[in-house]
Amino acid sequence: MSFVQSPPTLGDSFADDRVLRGYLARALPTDAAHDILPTLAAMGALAGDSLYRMQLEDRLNEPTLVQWDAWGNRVDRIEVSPLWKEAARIAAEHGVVGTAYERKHGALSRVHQFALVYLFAPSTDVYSCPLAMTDGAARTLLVHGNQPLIDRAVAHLISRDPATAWTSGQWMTERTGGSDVGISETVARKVGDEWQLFGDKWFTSATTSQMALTLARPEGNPAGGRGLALFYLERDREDGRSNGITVHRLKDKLGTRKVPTAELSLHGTVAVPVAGLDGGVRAITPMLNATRTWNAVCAVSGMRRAIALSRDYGQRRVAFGAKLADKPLHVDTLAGMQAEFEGAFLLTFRVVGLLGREECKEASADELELLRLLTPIAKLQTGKQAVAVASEALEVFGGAGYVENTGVPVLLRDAQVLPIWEGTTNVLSLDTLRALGHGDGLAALDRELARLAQPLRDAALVAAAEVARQAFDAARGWVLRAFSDDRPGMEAGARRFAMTLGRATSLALLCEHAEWSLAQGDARPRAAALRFLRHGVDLLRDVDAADSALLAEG
Ligand code: MFK
Repeated sequence: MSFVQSPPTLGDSFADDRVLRGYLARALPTDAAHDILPTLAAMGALAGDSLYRMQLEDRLNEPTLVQWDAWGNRVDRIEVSPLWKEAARIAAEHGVVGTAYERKHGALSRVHQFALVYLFAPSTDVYSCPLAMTDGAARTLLVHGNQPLIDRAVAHLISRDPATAWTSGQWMTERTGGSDVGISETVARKVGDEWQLFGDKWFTSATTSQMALTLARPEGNPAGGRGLALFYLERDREDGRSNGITVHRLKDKLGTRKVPTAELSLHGTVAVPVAGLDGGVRAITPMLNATRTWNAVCAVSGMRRAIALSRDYGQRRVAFGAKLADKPLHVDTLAGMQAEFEGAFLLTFRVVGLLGREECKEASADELELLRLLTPIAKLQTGKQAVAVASEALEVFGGAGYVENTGVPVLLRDAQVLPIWEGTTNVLSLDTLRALGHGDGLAALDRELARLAQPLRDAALVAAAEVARQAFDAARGWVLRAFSDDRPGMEAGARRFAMTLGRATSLALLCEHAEWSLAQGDARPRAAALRFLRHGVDLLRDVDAADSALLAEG
């Protein structure tokens, strides 16, 4: 019998996840852990086994758009893949959104919810997309306190009953572009007592949702983001007919191919203002910040999935007379992936913890500053890390990693969206600067780094935390200088600035967790901190703006 390679398998996604379990052991008090851990164990068993197998079998199914019925009626019905239908049921029943709003564990409910998201998302072909927007919509409606809309929609958005659960869209992007939302062209017109929307939305993710939050410019309003208003709309009218929405086609995308992303037009779509008749960009930011947090959690969980498959394969694949897992260069490669993943994980779950505290009104002034500053940073840093880790994972599999029916290439394709949607890396780098303009986030981060370094005793961890602190100090000095005398230079360096803050924070969090883990007898988090340190922290050093300009010319 000639050689046949055995494929990688996943085990129990929760039981096998040392990083998640280590974090939860530190973050959760005993009673909360007693309630929360069994729900995660149930999700981990599902995601690593039956749902993962279904995902592999579902590989070739993609959403389809049926525009006309047999009798000539325009119906614009979107059919999603079988896995998506199953994911919708599981998401509702396991409270993947609802857990955050039931608040059984106060501020820790966000940690609970996002741990569920983290376990669930990689086995669902980006069903995380509609769930993220659903969470963002519930949060946005609640933040604005629009009671009729809260009464109408929120119970559906957070429902655990698949029969009554809704998802929401977030329709922002127009042909004018996804970043500069202020130049959107959709118009809102008052017709009798109701508002109607007219315009085109160019990228609407998961267009199967029952409702959406969107932006439109009430007639007569000025140009720019302040002239837009935030609207709530439902896809269908009460009688089941379309609410003036025509779906032109589904996008043919590099990845997220199971997500039905549509181009559509609104012709007199009835909509309700959520928060007044202007200031729409600002009004939708609770949604943006929620979906950016989802993005970071899904980036981290995608890294974890890529590493789990790579690690398992290393035990199966024999080359040059030994298993990959015993080859020093493979071991070194995997260690680098693991260190980036662990740094990304702790940064992301720090943001998750802060979000929970903000929502429960327990956050201190410093924590509110940190949440605003670290949300774009976590999104932008983890998006890039997820692509790099997925790319390495494909290489671990060699040629097999480039062959579709191994189920491996999708890891990279689906990771590549993470630095694009919900704000590109550069847009979020600029948002990092915007966040600093509204408060004193740098002072809050300064105190955060000091707090994280305080319990350190291990000499190598003390030294690593000192590198994080020096990188932060240098970045702070750089931005303050650039703010007063080099605004173009500040914009040019914004990505390296944001990444430096992100890497410094990740490293400090890694050190804190490593010290705690040493006391539990586990030296692996220390190894992660020291490896992450070697990948570099200060990205601002030694870059010359004039040289960059020359290089960019070609
Ligand atoms: C796996 C997980 C899946 C995730 C779901 C994926 C679904 C995919 C669907 C999408 O991709 S939807 C499209 C996502 N689009 C974006 O993320 C937009 C990217 N562009 C930006 O974020 C721009 O920076 C922005 C649109 C906000 C620029 O608009 P403006 O009008 O030029 O912004 P401006 O004037 O600076 O800010 C307006 C106000 O909002 C200001 O407040 P004030 O009016 O009080 O001065 C800002 O401070 C505030 N603001 C802006 N961003 C904020 C914010 N406040 C809090 N948090 C923020 N992030």
